[in-house]
Amino acid sequence: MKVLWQHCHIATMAQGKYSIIEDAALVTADGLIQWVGPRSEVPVAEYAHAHDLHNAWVTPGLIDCHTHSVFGGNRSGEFEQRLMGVSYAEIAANGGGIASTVLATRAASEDELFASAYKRLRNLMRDGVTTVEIKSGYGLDLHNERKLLRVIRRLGQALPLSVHATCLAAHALPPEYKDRADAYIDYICAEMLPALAAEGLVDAVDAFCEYLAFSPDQVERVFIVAQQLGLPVKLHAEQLSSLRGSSLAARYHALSADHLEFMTEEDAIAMAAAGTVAVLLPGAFYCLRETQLPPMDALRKHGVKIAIASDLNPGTSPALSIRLMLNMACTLFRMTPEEALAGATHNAAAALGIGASHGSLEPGKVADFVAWQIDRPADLAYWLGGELEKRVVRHGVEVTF
Ligand code: DI6
Ligand code: FE
Repeated sequence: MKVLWQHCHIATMAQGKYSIIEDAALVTADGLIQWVGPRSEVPVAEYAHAHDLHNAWVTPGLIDCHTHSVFGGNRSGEFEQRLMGVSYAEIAANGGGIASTVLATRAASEDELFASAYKRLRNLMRDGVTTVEIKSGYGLDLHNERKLLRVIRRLGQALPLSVHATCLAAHALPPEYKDRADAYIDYICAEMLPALAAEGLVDAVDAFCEYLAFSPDQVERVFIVAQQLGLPVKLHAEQLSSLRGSSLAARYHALSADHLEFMTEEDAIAMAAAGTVAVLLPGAFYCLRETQLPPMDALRKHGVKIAIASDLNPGTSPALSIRLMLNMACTLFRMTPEEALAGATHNAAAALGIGASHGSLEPGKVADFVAWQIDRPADLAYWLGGELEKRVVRHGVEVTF
């Protein structure tokens, strides 16, 4: 069944550029894009339906390639305390910080976690997100990581959204392993990852490489097991200090290394050679009042693909809008609106290992797109929040939610 979508302009985002076609049209069939080009050249065929998009700008469906959307409770109370002068150390000593989210997540039922994450994802979808990655990492034992990953799978079934599940068991040290990080890594490698992978709950494996989380040697042990299980890896690296985690990620042909404020030019060279995407997270940069910028010039110079994501999490980036992240990428990281949009389409798809089927509007790719009532593509990075008038199409079918 062929469907025609016309009277629009298209930013196809092929090769990570706007690649604009004005007065354009798109043909979809069986959930895929069959043809895209100028309206004057639309193939003559029997169309089951012809949609008039009223001069909308069509872009690929947006992809948020780094979120921690499933968690119990939230930390707005701590946010308030910190602004009243209570220090991080005091908050942590009183069981706050990431430990409090682990506690609340462990105490929550699968249904409770599902219901709260469902609402957060609907916020992302209001921005035209059609694909999202969600990490576990607040359970930190087999039972609770499984609970999170099952919720992540359920969200993908319940919402018109493609959901990628990443196991981030190596996110933080759970209280029962206090001062025993190597033993916790043993547990992840010997029990958690093999069991969760066998249950089909894991699409990729991530870890937090940082002096206050796990060392490069510990991360490497997790990567080796992921590789044995046939799972691609990703890494939280160089967020607060330089441990050369991004070079380690490149050695393991990681899909992405994420955060990266403290990465070096050598890391960029290694990432470019390995095809590892740099996922920048302006929400966390902003919330932490970070001043060290990711090395944009080195990333550009060496041709590292740059993606932008929300890092939606209760501690360092309670961000419910990918468009706001595009704006911050421009304002804080000096990216162009075109680079920012590529960061939530073409390059975000690469960061999830789905670049062959998603992230740009080209024949043969999945028909996930958004028809925005905007004046030009830069509007997507220009407005701060709010909801833009649009139509969202996923797998060739218009989405209502
Ligand atoms: N980096 C972050 O910014 C978050 N996790 C991570 O690895 C923080 C998560 C939290 O504070 O809950
Ligand atoms: Fe993160």
